[in-house]
Order: sequence, then structure tokens, then C-alpha cells
Amino acid sequence: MLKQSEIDRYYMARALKLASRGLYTTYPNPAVGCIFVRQGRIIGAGWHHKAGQPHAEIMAIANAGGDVKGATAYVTLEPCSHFGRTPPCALRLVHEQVARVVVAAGDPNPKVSGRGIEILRQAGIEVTEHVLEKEAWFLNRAFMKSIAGSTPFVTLKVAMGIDCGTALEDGQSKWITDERSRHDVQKLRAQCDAVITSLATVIADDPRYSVRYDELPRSARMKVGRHELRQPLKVIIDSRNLLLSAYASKLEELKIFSADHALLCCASSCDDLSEKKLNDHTDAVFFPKDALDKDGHLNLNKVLEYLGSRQIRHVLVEAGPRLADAFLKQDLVDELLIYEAPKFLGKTSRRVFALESPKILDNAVSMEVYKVRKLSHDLKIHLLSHDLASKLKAFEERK
Ligand code: AOF
Ligand code: ZN
Repeated sequence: MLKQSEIDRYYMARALKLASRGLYTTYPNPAVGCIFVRQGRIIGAGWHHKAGQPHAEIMAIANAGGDVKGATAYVTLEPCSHFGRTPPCALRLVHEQVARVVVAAGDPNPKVSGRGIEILRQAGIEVTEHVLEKEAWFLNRAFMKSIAGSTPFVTLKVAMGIDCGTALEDGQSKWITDERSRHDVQKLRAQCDAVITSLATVIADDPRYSVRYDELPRSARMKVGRHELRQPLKVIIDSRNLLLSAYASKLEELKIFSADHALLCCASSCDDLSEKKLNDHTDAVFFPKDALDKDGHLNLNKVLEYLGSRQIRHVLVEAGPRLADAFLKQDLVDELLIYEAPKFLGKTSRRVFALESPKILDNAVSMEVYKVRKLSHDLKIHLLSHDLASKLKAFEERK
């Protein structure tokens, strides 16, 4: 005989699988799944597809033919309590007379934040919380961080050989990692709202940083249609405003400016932030002088706050060592993904990072290992900031 807690984890794992189907399409909403179980049988299942469309609970009620009376609802996120684009799910669950609701993670949206659970309990519905909370929180980590704060979740991604070279001396870097790794990056980009890079990388490599449907792994193509794919906003850090002066002609030539929306982050000598439309898909934002450090570099936290104000939830940093180092040094990286190929690029190769060495080891920038996986020939090393790792540990300890 299985214990109730094991049964709860089983159905929640299935609800989480359903939730993940929305990962490419629900922005700015989280990806949520819901399953109704009555007398040991799944009677309805659903997931949130797109903002403005019904939430997971409502999809699952419809899938159950409208009758979920007396059932247990497994929901990966606390049911909402507010009128947003759609009415509150918590009230609907009460109205449908469900017997019990099992919730994985709370919804940190200030409009919800515990009120969904409260509505259910006040109506006499039994609520069990924190079932697979860590997994549910991690699935929506970008939503979870950004809805409750002012900055997006930051993923830094790098590709390197086994001796930490990221390009040969002359800049050759195509390709260090194999196709499987590059397709994995496509999947990551397809889930992000913005890619941040530096002017130096854009000039040196002329990257597109776009998502190509045909290069997505099959697992991703099963969850998103060709025409549903979102292209991340391309954010270019140009603290010296070179793309508006010396390199102005490049705005027409560089691939990154050719089709998708791009945002140039520039500096101004004024006290206020200003914005300017450069053409129908490229904008520039001029950060005030207090957003520059003593060397004239843009304060990256200010850039993140600005992106947060534009409802960007998840940014992917794809850049050379200088920008990558700056994000690391300023403690702005939530997770670091390293794609490591089993190749030696040699001692004259360009380093993937070039941080100053600390005087003592205790002061070294450090992170925690989350997962290490072998993709075809390469390793995918997934590291987390200490903050994020301890948050996850706290979820584990609550179990
Ligand atoms: C749920 N179930 O499946 C999702 C929820 O504008 P709306 O009406 O779509 O509401 C968006 C907010 O609802 C979102 O910010 C988050 O707090 C919550 N998402 N809630 O009960 C769902 N996707
Ligand atoms: Zn809802």
C-alpha cells in the first residue's frame, strides 16, 4: 500500500510534466499544470498554454467534462486569487466543490501570495502544500524571481574546451562544442526573454542569437509549434555609444539588427534615462550618468532593472570574457551553464573567463554544482549562485 505522500508526489510529478509543456509559450505567465484525481483515477488534466487563455485548473476542469466534485486537484502553483486576464482559479475550485487541493509551490505574485490557499481553506477545502516544491519552483525560476523583485533571472552560458579556451588566438570558435550542445542552447534561448551581449562580441562574431525551430531538440519541438516560437530581445551593451558613432554603418550590416527586436544600451551625460527608436525593430536606451562606473562601463544591475521594468523575466548572457566576468564579479548570475567539449584549445587560446585572481582562495568567486550531464560528446555543467542553491536547499529541508 502506497503512503498518501507518495501518491501525492506521483500525481504532482505528472502535473509538473504537463506544466513544462507551457515553458515556451506562457510568458509573462508561469508554466502551470493541473490534474484531478477521484477514487484513484485521473479524471481531468490540463496546463496553461498562453497568457490571456485559461489557467491550468480551468483547462483541467474542462478536460474532466466539467465535473470535479469531490476530487483532489494537483496544481503545480498556488491557484490564483485575483482577477487578471482571467478570473480567480481558487474561487472556481471552491465553486466546483473539490475535496482537496495539493499545491507544489506558492505564487509569489503580490496579487496572490498566499491568498489562493487562504480562499481554499476558508471554504473548508483541505490543502496540502510544498509537494515537489523545489522542482516546481525551479521550473518557473525566472517567473518566481522576477515577479517578486525588480530584476530578471540571469543565466550565463559559455562554451569551452577542456582547458578553458573559448576560441583560438585568431578568434576561431566555430565549433568548439558539438551539434547536440548547440541544439540545447537553442532550447535555452527559446525559453528566455532576452539575450544580453556586448558590442565587442557583436563586432567580432556577428552572431544572430536567434532561435531556429529546426535546430531545437525534438523534445522542445513537441512542446512548441513553429509559429509559436518567441525570439528573445537582443540586448547589446554599448557603454561608449559606438554603434551610434564610429560603427553607425554597422547597424545596417550586423545580423543581430537584421530582423528581431534589438535594444542598444548606451550611456548619456544627463541625469535622466531616455529612450529613442532607431528603426521599427531597434530601440536605444540611454542610461543616466549615475549608471556608469568610474571606467565608464554601464552598471549591469541598472541594465537588469531596466529590463525588469519592461517585464523581461529571464535573460541569457552570451558574451565574451569581459561581460561574463562583470556579471560574475557583480554577483548578478543566478545560474551558469558551461558546455564543455573534450578538446584542448591550447595555451594561446582565448580564455572563457579572465577574472582577476583573488589574493586569498577564500575570496574566489564561487558557485554550487546543481547538475552535470553528458550530452552527446560534451559535458553540460549547471552551476547555481549560492543564494539560489540555499533557496533550493530550504525547499528540500521543508519536505
Ligand atoms: C493559476 N494557474 O495556470 C497560472 C497562474 O493575467 P492572468 O489572469 O493570466 O493571471 C496571471 C497570473 O496568474 C500570473 O502572474 C501568476 O500569478 C498566476 N498564474 N495561476 O492559478 C495558472 N498560470
Ligand atoms: Zn488562475
